[in-house]
Amino acid sequence: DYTPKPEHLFTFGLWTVGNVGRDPFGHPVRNPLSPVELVYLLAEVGAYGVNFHDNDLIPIDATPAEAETIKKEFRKALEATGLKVPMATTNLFSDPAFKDGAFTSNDPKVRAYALQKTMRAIDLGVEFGAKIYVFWGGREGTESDATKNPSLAIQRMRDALNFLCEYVLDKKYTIKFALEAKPNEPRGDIYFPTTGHMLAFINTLDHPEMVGVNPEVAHEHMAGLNFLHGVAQAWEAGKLFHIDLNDQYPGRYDQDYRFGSRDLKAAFFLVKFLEDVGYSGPRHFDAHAYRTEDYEGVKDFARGCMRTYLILKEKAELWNSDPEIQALLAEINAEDETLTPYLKKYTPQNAAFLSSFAFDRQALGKRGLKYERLDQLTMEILLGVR
Ligand code: GLT
Ligand code: MN
Ligand code: MN
Ligand code: MN
Repeated sequence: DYTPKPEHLFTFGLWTVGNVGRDPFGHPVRNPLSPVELVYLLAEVGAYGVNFHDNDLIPIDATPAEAETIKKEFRKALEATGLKVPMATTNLFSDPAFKDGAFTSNDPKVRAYALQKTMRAIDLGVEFGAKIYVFWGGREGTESDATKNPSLAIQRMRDALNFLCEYVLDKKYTIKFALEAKPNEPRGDIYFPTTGHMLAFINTLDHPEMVGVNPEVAHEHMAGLNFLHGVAQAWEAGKLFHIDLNDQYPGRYDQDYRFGSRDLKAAFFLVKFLEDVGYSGPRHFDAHAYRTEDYEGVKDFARGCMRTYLILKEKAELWNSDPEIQALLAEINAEDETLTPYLKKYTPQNAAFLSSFAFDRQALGKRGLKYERLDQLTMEILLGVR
């Protein structure tokens, strides 16, 4: 049974099921739904939670009184449906003020406004119980490097994150930051283009312990990268604070397809990894329905994301308990232990031993590794014949 349950921690952004199907060449194809309507839609399909940008919930030009009314109604819908708000973020990309970036803008007034907007949006997220705060710098980039020194842009981004970490500490919030990379679109090039760049940057912050990453499948696929490898590196560094699940063909426009709909094999190994290591954060679907759909199609899309995840989770269990696969793995990983004591740690003795050891190089290269067989067995699990 592939019914989503609260313990699966499936979440969607208001902007995902609320996407109206606008693209650079075409007008919206769906009428906008209110945040309250979107909460009910997500509850109907069985999601656990809903995430938002400040302006998904409260329009940028709302009066304080309007904001209060919106928040009251939203809270009522959350209480009625039981939906949680695990993550929040700031829209620092839609308004023309951010056309040259927010934290990396050349204009100090824009950078100051971005800080103000983010502090307020953090307050809003905390008010609704968000534990993770995402930073996706979609506009933090350039079309031409004539316009900005990239190392200055990196310093500005560091200053902003240091400022905002102190803000969180000062307010005694427990919310953590998750940085989301994307190589391009909407800017020609975006700074910190991959999860790996983000991981390296985090270590240069004043409070690296407060900051992790939010890798997105589509963003790494746009760059032609293996998403799982980036996720594994984040996990291994204790930095996988959040994850954006969707799908994307490499070398194309920003597609945000339904999870698993393009590279099923990559999706399988991703789900297997998250389940095997015990990743306990939300499974956030940052995707949207095809432009061909009405809101029934949007529900089909959302249900499809969760259903594919759960099917792949079952396939992963099948893979983990398949005797032939496990026998192959045991064979592949059967180690000849004679040299392992020497390669764990550098000592002058170990170095001397390895330096003079007589290796049988031909024998090392001769053994067939049976990876073809292992991969084909994996494919047959995915194809449903095992
Ligand atoms: C936007 C972007 C996503 C980010 C969202 C958070 S907004 O839709 O394409 O990848 O995660 O800002
Ligand atoms: Mn996208
Ligand atoms: Mn995206
Ligand atoms: Mn995303």
